[in-house]
Amino acid sequence: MSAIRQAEPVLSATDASQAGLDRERLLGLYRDMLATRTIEERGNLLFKAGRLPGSYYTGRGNEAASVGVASALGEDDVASPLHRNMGVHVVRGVDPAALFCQYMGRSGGATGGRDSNLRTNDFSPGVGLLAGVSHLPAMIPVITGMALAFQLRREPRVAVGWCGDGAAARGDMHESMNLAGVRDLPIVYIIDNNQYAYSTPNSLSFACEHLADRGPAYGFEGIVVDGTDVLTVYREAARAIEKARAGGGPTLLELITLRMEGHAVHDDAAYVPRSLLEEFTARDPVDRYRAWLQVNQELTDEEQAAIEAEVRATIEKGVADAEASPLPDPDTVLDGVYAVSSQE
Ligand SMILES: Cc1ncc(C[n+]2csc(CCOP(=O)(O)OP(=O)(O)O)c2C)c(N)n1
Ligand SMILES: [Mg+2]
Repeated sequence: MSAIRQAEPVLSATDASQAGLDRERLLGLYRDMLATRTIEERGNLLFKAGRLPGSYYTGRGNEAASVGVASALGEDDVASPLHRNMGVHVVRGVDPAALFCQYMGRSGGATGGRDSNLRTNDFSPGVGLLAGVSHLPAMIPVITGMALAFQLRREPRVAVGWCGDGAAARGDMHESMNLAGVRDLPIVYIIDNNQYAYSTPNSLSFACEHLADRGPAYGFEGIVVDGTDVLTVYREAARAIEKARAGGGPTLLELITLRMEGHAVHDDAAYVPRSLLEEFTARDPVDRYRAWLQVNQELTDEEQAAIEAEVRATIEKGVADAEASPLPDPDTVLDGVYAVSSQE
């Protein structure tokens, strides 16, 4: 098995045709990245206004990574996004009202008000989302099992599983990748390397040079990708997904980003060196892609304003609908509970 490779960048390339997408789809990527960021910024404001219970997690800096991968999924493919992957929900068409209901603990949310994190479980065609649980990376064996089911049933479907740089050290990730390599499963593993696991930097997490090195270790390709460049992420994800669909087995994509905010709202991330934050702010995925569109696709101020207005209106409607959604009925508290012990 050959060594890992570094993906050739598209955004810094002058040849726009490398993106392989028409103008409408290129603008669609921008719209989805902007929607991702705007939903999370709106959620932050709602949290500060005391309107979201519990804590609040965002994926600022991960917009290109999430949107780029999700945009390469096929209609019948499945994905297991995590707490930094709002962009996957946006691309797969989850209604913003359902997202805000979930954050607000309302009955219209994915868990009917039982939790306030991103937990969409929806296997309808075009959505195909497996909900995460808090334990990390517990969804990786499950999504690997889905890939095994696709293979056994000879269905031309692909599974995409997400994991963080920190959680990638856990046994479930290694055991799953080993099985996927042995059985040539139709799966793509995404490691969102945002350089921190809570306050732990990569230097205290792993000693190999790249997390993508673990692909060849288990018998498949590992690719390091600039996760702030949506077109490179899209191209590499599309290649890996179509390779898996054609029977070519798994791929590990390591997407390099920076978690541009704290682990959650309570964390000011003072431990992240200012110079690192400045470096990634200068490569902000949304700003970078907008600038690319202006130069390479002649994105006009009017078009940009229209996209912003549409995104803003959709999100404000989502917030209003969520606020109109009731809190869960206490009588439903045991719905979905697996086992209840009754003591007389
Ligand atoms: C098994 C397990 N241990 C600890 C935690 C608490 N925890 C939640 S997120 C997190 C950091 C995860 O870091 P990483 O995998 O890099 O993902 P990131 O949050 O950076 O996207 C930790 C330790 C958990 N959810 N699951
Ligand atoms: Mg991390």
